[in-house]
Amino acid sequence: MGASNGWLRIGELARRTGCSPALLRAWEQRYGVLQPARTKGGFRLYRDSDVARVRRMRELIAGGLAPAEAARVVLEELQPTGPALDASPTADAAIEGAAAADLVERLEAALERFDDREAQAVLDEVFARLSVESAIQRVVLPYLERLGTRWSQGLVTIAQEHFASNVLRARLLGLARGWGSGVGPLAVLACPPGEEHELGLIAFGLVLSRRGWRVAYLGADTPLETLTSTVDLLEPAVVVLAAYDPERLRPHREAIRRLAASVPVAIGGALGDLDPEELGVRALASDVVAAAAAL
Ligand code: B12
Repeated sequence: MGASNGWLRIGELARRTGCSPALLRAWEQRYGVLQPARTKGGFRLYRDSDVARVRRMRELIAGGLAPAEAARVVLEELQPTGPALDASPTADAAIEGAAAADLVERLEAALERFDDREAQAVLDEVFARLSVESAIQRVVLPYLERLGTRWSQGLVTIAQEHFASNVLRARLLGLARGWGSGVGPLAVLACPPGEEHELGLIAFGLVLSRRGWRVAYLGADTPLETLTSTVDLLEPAVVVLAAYDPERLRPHREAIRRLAASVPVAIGGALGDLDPEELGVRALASDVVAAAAAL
């Protein structure tokens, strides 16, 4: 049953959020996270702002919080069922640069000790206190930047870099659950052959999915042939390729040009001296959050 005069019925809320009506009722009854109005017939009626509220619950639970804890955070962040609120700004503003830097340092210290438990605890705190976009921009990316610098200075071993990358990859992909569902336009995300740097692309996908896009993630080291046949099958609105090193793209210029003739292609990362116009692609801003917002 669709939305009428601004109200949503439980079926519509379930469709928009990917949560079952039973779960929506459970969150209402157990935690008071949702406070629907009722029709004369007693049917629940929800506001648009409840969509953001449910998505925030899912985000927090996917980030590792227990439902009761997630509900506490949501209720703290969101004024009871007023106009559609983006919860994050208020919460995020509360976290000054210093606090974010402190989270980066604690995360770094835990990961360099191979201390998974402490690293998870720090990440729990990050995703409880910040929206996904801000967590990416203010903690995850700055941490990865430092990791790269410390690796190039020989202060971090390849093993530490691999451990850290995999802990972050798992947490970010944990937040990606369900990014393929919904009704928004579809984006196919991949790295070219030989490219293993995918954290930027995953972060990009998370921001896209929070802006209503559906994501089909092919990830690291994807052959162009299989990417092209997948595009024929899925007919996405856009294909996003991410490469750290333009040499990963150069051997595939012809294939990329052909692909771009059939579907919009955007490239994130380093294009080097490759000319996006000549390839028929769109070069994305290097900031993955801004690039996703602009897509
Ligand atoms: C994590 C990491 C790895 C992990 C990747 C794990 C994973 N699953 O992704 C592993 C361990 C696999 C790895 C391997 C290697 N790495 Co490495 N790695 C990093 C590290 C520390 C973080 C990368 C990252 O995700 N950053 C997060 C992104 C988003 O942050 P960003 O830098 O702000 O964003 C830039 C790009 O990411 C890009 N971008 C990337 N993806 C996307 C996506 C979109 C959509 C958009 C819009 C933008 C974008 O745009 C930004 C500007 O260019 C970087 C250091 C760094 N400074 O980033 C080194 C770094 C990228 N690695 C480097 C190197 C040399 C390697 C190896 C060759 C090392 C080796 N000898 O084995 C291999 C190559 C593997 C391969 N075939 O691709 C060099 C790259 C130098 C270069 N210019 O090519 C760096 C810069 C380290 C250094 N300081 O020298 N690495």
